[in-house]
Amino acid sequence: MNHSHLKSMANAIRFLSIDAVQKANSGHPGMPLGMADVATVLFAKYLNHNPDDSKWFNRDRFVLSNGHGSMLLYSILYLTGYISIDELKNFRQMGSKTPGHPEFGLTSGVEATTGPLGQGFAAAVGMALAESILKKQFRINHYTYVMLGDGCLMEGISHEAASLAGHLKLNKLIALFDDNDISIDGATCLSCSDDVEKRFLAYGWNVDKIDGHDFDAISFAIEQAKKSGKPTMICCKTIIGKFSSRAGTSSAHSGAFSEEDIKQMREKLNWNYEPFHVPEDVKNAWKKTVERAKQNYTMSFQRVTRKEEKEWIQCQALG
Ligand SMILES: Cc1ncc(C[n+]2csc(CCOP(=O)(O)OP(=O)(O)O)c2C)c(N)n1
Ligand SMILES: [Mg+2]
Repeated sequence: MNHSHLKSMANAIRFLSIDAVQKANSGHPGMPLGMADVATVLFAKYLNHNPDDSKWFNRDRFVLSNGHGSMLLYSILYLTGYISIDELKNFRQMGSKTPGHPEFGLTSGVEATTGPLGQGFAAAVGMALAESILKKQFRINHYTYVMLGDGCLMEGISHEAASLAGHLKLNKLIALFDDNDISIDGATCLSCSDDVEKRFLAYGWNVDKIDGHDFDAISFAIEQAKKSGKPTMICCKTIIGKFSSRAGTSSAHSGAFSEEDIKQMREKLNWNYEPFHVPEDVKNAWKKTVERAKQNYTMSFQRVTRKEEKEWIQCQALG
C-alpha cells in the first residue's frame, strides 16, 4: 500500500466526515480532518478486525476516547463494511446508528460509549487489563488502541487510568494522542501546560512523538509500540481541520463549514465528487484492508479449540 493509496483513503474519511457534518448542520469536523492519516494507517495496516463477526474475541480493540470526532470512526465503519452509507447520511438524527458520540451496543464496530472526555481512555485501559488476565486462561492475544485528544488528557480519569496501565505494564495498550494544541475554546496553552511526554514517562509508559501526517512515521511508531514491554503513548502532532480554511484554529473544532470552504477543499484535494460519493478505486483499497484483517481471523480460529471457544462464550455470558 503506497502513499498515494493511503492519501486517498484518508481523504475519503475527510470528505465523508465533512459531508455528514454539513448534512446534519452540526458535529465536529476538525478532529477527523486532523486524525484521518493516523486512523488510515492503523486500520489499513495493523488493526485486526472482522466486519462479518464484529464480536470476534481476538479482534484488536479500537476506542475513540475523543468521541466528538465520531465521524472519523463512522466513516471507517462504512468504508470497512460495518454500516451503510445511509447511516452516514443520518448522522446525528433520532434513531440512527450514528449519534453525535459513539454508543456501545448501538453501532456494530463501536467498542465503547465515549463523549465524556477521558472515559474511553480509561475503558481502553480496562480492555488491555482484561486481555492480560484472560490470555492466561484462553488464547487471547490482541492489542488495544485508543485515540484521544487534549481534553481526554486534561480529565482526572486519564491520570488515574494511565498510572494503573504503567504500573501493570499493559504493553499491548497503544494510545494515539491527537496532539493538535487546540481545544474547544482556543489554544491548549490557555488552560494547560502539562508536559505530556514527561507525565507518561513518569507513569512508566513509552512515549513517542511523531508528525501525525507522515505515513511512514505513523507506521514506524505503531510497529515500535507493538514490540514494547510497556504501554505506549504516541503523540501525533496534527493540524486540526487540516485542508480547511479553519485549519489550526479552534473554529475547526465543531460546526459546519461554509459551502465556499467545502468547494475549496474539494478543489485542493482533487476530490471532485458529489457528497458521500467515494470512487471505486478508493473503496476497493479500503476493502483490501479488510481482507488482510480476515486472514488473521481465520488463523486465530484455527488455534482455538472447541472447548476453549465454549468456555469463552460462557465467560462472555457472565459479563
Ligand atoms: C468531561 C467532558 N468535559 C467537557 C466536554 C465538552 N467538550 C467536548 S470536546 C471538548 C474539547 C476537547 O478538546 P480536544 O480534546 O483537544 O479536541 P479537539 O478540539 O482537538 O478535537 C470539550 C471541552 C466533554 N465532552 N467531556
Ligand atoms: Mg485538541
